[in-house]
Amino acid sequence: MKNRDRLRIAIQKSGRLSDQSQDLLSKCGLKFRSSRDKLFCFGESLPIDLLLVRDDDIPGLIEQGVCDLGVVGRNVLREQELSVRARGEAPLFGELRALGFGRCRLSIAIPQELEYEGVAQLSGLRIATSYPSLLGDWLRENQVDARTVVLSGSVEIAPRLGTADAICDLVSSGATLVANQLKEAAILLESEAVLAGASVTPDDERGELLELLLRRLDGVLQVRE
Ligand code: PRT
Ligand code: ZN
Repeated sequence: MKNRDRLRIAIQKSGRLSDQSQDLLSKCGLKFRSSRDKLFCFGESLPIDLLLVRDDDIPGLIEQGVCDLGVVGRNVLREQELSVRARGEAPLFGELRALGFGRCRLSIAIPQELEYEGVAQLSGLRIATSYPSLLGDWLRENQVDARTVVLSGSVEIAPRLGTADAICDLVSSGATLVANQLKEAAILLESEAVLAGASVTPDDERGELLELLLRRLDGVLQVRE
């Protein structure tokens, strides 16, 4: 890991987690001066800087040592953790704290007209998802022999297009499933935004900064409970 004397946190640049991630860090007493391109924000109150990125890049940035921490959905973190493990490697990042916002669940949904009678019924189906590792893991655990169709977006229309029989996607209110004549059959993962960090704490000034930030964060999270 590269030596740095400032801690670097990656958060989502624009999306569902952006505002609440910024809000949480400011409640921890962090103030930033944003640069003109707004990808990098310099920390003014403490030597802790921000990097604004796509959520999917956050685990990789921690793994490469570009960032020390990140705020990301557990769904993204676990998916990437499983894909690292599938390569026979140990992930260099992990979940440090659950943050209590961005709640959703990763679920399998089937056409509304089907009666759901249990996992065995999913055998032989084509299931569309952007989470092939989490789905594959769950299918193996439940001994379901289904085919995974990997799509990067618009997963919910796959059954109507005829490219899949069921889907495995994030659900929060359930409105998207209803709009696509689907219903939830099984929950694979309960998700929320989490603070992710390197598996090994940096052995320099950043280690102390990390401790300080975690203490402040725990205080903020406790008040929110
Ligand atoms: O651009 P970038 O790659 O950074 O963003 P993104 O488009 O990949 O992510 P974004 O901003 O959509 O979501 C970021 C994170 O928010 C996700 O990884 C989840 O951890 C969390 N989150 C919480 C959700 C939802 N709720 C959610 N409802 N992410 C996506 N959805 C989508 C879902 O995929 C489906 O299309 O909303 C639809 C379902 O919502 P309901 O309310 O109709 O059930
Ligand atoms: Zn994304």
